[in-house]
Amino acid sequence: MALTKHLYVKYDGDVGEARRLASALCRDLDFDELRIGQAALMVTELATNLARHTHGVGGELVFSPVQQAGETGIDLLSLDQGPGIDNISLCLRDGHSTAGTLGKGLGRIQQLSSVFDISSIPGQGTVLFSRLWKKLPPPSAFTVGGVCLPVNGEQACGDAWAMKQGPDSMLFMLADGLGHGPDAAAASELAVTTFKNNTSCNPENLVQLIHSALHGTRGAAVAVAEVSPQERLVRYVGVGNISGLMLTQETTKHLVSLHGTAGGDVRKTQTFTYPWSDETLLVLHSDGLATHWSLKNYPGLAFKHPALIAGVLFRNHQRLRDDSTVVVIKTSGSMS
Ligand SMILES: [Mn+2]
Repeated sequence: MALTKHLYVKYDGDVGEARRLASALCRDLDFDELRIGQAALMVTELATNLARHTHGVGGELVFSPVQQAGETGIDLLSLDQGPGIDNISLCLRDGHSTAGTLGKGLGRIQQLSSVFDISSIPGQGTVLFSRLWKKLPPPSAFTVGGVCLPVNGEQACGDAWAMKQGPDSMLFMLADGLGHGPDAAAASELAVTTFKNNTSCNPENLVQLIHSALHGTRGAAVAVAEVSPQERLVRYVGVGNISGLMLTQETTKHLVSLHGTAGGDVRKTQTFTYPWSDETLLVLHSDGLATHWSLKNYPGLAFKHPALIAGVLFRNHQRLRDDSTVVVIKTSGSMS
């Protein structure tokens, strides 16, 4: 399985490593040479901006494999808490020279991206998201993005997430293997294969199947959410410490998980149902992210691409002591 890459960029000397990691992920995913070259060029621009134009603060880059309807892509996230960009639209304008600012090369990155979004708030920093598909997937009512990274110093990630299409809905699963490291990763990866390979699309049934499958592993906190735009509702089943939230710019609703550990002690599972609309965001995150955050502190963020929202939440609320995962889900009545 291709692994997510993550690095901090502060100096010009870090740019080569960023380019190398992005190229390696593209090769893992079997991208052609043209696309690998484009990804390397984009990452060189992003890393150079972080090294030269964040007033010495630097930033981090995350390169994640992404799948939708059988198609494969790569998500590039650039996260910094530098000075921000004064005039993004000017920086994006074709041919505009912004040498000496963080906006350098943004127009080029946008042109090469299949999906592109950026958020920059003066004093809070900049988050840039770019998705490159090998081949464009068919249109979907769902837009989804996530960050899933091991705690510093670990190669294996004890968190894992997955999505799969149901007959009239989309299902999402997040698992946090107890502790971290390879044994935690084994538990959460088994949760993913159980979720994906079983034909069931019933969240409670899936959580019970995962509970059975994880017997003999270290165990995991697990949540499964089924989002049904037609029925305008979400069915949610959680066991253990996974945070599920439904948000609008003004409101936050915490979804109910019951105590227990999949593969260990589960006394009871229960399906909770919540109303859904195209204005709602669903956020699932592991306890590698702090719980006390609010979209109210990020004006306009709710309207951004889910991958960019996940990037901001990860940048500002990762706990650094544990694997961190945040997944953000939106629907649009019109296909996007
Ligand atoms: Mn954890």
